[in-house]
Amino acid sequence: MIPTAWRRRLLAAATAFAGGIAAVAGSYAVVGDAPTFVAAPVSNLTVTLAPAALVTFAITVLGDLGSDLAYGGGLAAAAALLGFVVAVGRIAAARAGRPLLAPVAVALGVGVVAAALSGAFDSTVGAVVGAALVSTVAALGAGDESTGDPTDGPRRALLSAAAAIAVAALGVGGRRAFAPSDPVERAPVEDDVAALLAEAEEKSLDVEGLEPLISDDFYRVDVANVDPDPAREDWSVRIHGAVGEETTVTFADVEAMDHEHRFVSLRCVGESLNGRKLDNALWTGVPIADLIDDADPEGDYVMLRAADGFYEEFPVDALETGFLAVGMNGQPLPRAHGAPARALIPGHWGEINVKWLTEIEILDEPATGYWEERGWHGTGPVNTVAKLWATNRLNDGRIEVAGAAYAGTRGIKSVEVSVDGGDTWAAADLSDPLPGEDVWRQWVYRYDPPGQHEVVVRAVDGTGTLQPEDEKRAFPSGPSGWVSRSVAPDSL
Ligand SMILES: Nc1nc2c(c(=O)[nH]1)N[C@H]1C(S)=C(S)[C@@H](COP(=O)(O)O)O[C@H]1N2
Ligand SMILES: [Mo]
Repeated sequence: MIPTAWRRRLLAAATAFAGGIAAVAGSYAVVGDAPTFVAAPVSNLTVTLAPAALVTFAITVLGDLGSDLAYGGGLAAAAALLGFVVAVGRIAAARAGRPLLAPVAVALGVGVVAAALSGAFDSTVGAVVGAALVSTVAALGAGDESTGDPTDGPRRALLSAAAAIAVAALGVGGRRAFAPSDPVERAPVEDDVAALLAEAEEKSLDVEGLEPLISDDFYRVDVANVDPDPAREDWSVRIHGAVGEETTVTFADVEAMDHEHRFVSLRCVGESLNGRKLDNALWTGVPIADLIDDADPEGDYVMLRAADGFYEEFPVDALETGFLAVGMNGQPLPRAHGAPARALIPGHWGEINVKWLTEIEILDEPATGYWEERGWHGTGPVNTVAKLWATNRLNDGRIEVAGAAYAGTRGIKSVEVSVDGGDTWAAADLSDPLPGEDVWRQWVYRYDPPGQHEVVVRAVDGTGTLQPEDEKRAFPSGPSGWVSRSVAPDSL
């Protein structure tokens, strides 16, 4: 048996936690997944403070589940913090001999903390209303149990939990039902963009289960649980450090420049060998050289910094060939991919393609970026890879295997397929190349199945170098090795 005093404390803690949940839900109901959501800073802080090994495990092993868990952990931490504030409010009211004033004390405390966390009035009001509702239920619902002691009985805890669940359900459900989701209105696509998108569609291989050359669903990697959402009018990038003249470029400045459209593929250093963190899009923007030349950069390195606190460093030479993207597939750059502007650095691992870009700091000496501080080596050029993403049985009984191949700016010369575990090799068909320096290709190979067998694929890059066979896991410098899969024709 738990001693009564402890039981009461636990129940009081549960009551307070219910208030914290209601505060988080109330804020969500009003502002949703915005940077002003009270849980955003807490949740982002938990990711920043999490041990490097845990972050690496979450990314390489858990993938999307890892980010969901991180998000859930952040929500729980925010509810716990606000729950603590609720507890303080209830205890203060009880000590003052006015337990019925607990909701007022709770509202004040949550108001102050939520305002500090969110910096936004609407989000704070949501949190206060949520917490105050639950505290009111707790204060009134104690009924005869009430002795004026905040550690009163189970009935309170139950009522508070029920109230918190109701607030959360109303908040989340109401938001889903009524809140304006991100503007889905599609902008008219310019003719030259439309022509390039059509070219990509036309060159895409017709294989069931294989995404077209313009990815339908572009992968995402974010260190923050809640992405920044800066408005175009408020955005600027500061070019400073080892420069002849510090400059600041606004969105209007970028809009006034000549725009280009580039096909660029991205691949994350933390993906698994045959993983899906490799995608391609048509990006619209301006060459970064046009942005930084006025500042007259004098150092050999650069640190890019972003609105979510992310930062990555690499040699300035790579930046000179980079691109500042403000559009993706004919639409304004989506929030998830770094709106209003992100860097694209040809041929390099995804991580230095900094989203929500705010600063270009030129450096005389090398420095350490966000992922490198956590042990990764992901600022260099990508490894060559041939993915095996589709395995189909055709109507005529043949097997069709297909995927994408990518080697950054080295390009893809050929893809080879073995259907006998690597003893003999044949050339796969490649999709016609899209224009651009840093674009993936697709490959397909069809054959008569020899019974149960093992398919192996490997790419040869544009310099004629065969993709290395030795297998390495993603950490620290990206996966390597040949993708293979055992195929049982009759089970397809
Ligand atoms: N500001 C910022 N930029 C970022 C990241 C980030 O978390 N924050 N993630 C990086 C990583 S690790 C990768 S692989 C790519 C992924 O870009 P995407 O999310 O548009 O696919 O963005 C890079 N740029
Ligand atoms: Mo990445």
